[in-house]
Amino acid sequence: MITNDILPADLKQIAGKIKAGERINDEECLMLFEKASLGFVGSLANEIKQKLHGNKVFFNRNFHIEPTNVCVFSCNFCSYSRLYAHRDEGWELSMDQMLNMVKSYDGQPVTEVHIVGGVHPKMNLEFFAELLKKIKAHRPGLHIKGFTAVELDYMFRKAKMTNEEGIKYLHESGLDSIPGGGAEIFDPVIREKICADKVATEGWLAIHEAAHKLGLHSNATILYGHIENYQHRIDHMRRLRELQDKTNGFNTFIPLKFRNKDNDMSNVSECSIVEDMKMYAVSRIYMDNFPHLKAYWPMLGRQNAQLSLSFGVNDIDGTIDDTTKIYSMAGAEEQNPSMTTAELVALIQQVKRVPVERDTLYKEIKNYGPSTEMVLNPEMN
Ligand code: V47
Ligand code: SF4
Repeated sequence: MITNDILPADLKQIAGKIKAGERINDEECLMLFEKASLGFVGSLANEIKQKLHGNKVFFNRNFHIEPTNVCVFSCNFCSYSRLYAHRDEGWELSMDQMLNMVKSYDGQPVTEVHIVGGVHPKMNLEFFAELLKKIKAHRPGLHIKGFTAVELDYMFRKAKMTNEEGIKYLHESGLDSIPGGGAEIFDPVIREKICADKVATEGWLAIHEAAHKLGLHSNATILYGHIENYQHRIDHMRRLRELQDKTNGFNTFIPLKFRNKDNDMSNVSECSIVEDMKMYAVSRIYMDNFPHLKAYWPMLGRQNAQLSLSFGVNDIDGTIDDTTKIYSMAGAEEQNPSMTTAELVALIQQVKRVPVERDTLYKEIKNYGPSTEMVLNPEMN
């Protein structure tokens, strides 16, 4: 609980607004980033999260397909991609290999496949439309969340299609929703420094807007903790909040912590865990029209993901099954990210939250209830 009497007047006023359910502006958000303690923002974010979701923490049963790490772009923070000229050092999965990955989950209760990778000049719109159709023909009930706005923008431009035409075509082929990657930082000056050659801010937002108008939901990310400052983070979140006011098509906001291993920004230090928790808490407060806030555990690590549940987070993604390399190659602690459902459930229950398995669109599949085990550390109560 925040004791109002020891707060500076400006923070007291902001806390009053938040508790009354009012939206905070950019200036107030900056004040939270710069002046408020972690305990202060954490407590407010937790209150908001409790109002929205109570003690529920969502996860899903998913796996990733990363068709290739060959990429025509050269984002400086990326540890994962290989340029087309060096494609012999990377991987390119064939249609059959990807389909076999899907088939390897036959009989297992996964609900989502997340398809994301580099931007390969030969894997075009037709190729991916065929992949989507084949996946759906094999397993119609599997939700396909696929392709960042970066991948889509490249595919559509090459196919000479508008965003609307391209999304409609992929949707008809089996695409169900769009993941949040590729957003990075929308401020043009920082974007130019970290990922100059891929889709610009306006293009990223236009693709998500077009998807929402066609009835597809999507997520949104921010890559934080590198050379950006708080104003850049706020600018990024404001653009997303404004689009969400218009379309209401975003499900989840996902802050992604910059990791610095083996990339062209390895000289930039990674931010602290305190900064990570502050990012979650402030985004929960500012992004008042986003229903969900996700901590992506393969990037953050299990214990930190657990900690984030006290800072506004209500979703920790899914079981993953060791099917993504984006973060392990960038230095994340989780070198082979995979958790069984039982492990995810235990992780959530250990901090006195209620695990709920969801589908991609947050329909509840199973509520596991609170832990029935005795609490070993009474002070955690
Ligand atoms: O856009 C790449 C990030 C993203 C690094 O929508 C890095 O549910 C930190 O967007 N350090 C792709 N981040 C992954 C992504 C995602 C992941 C999980 C769930 C969802 C969802 C979306 O990974 C990229 C980029 O921002 N990334 N390299 C790095 N060194
Ligand atoms: Fe390519 Fe994505 Fe890596 Fe950028 S972040 S180089 S677009 S794989």
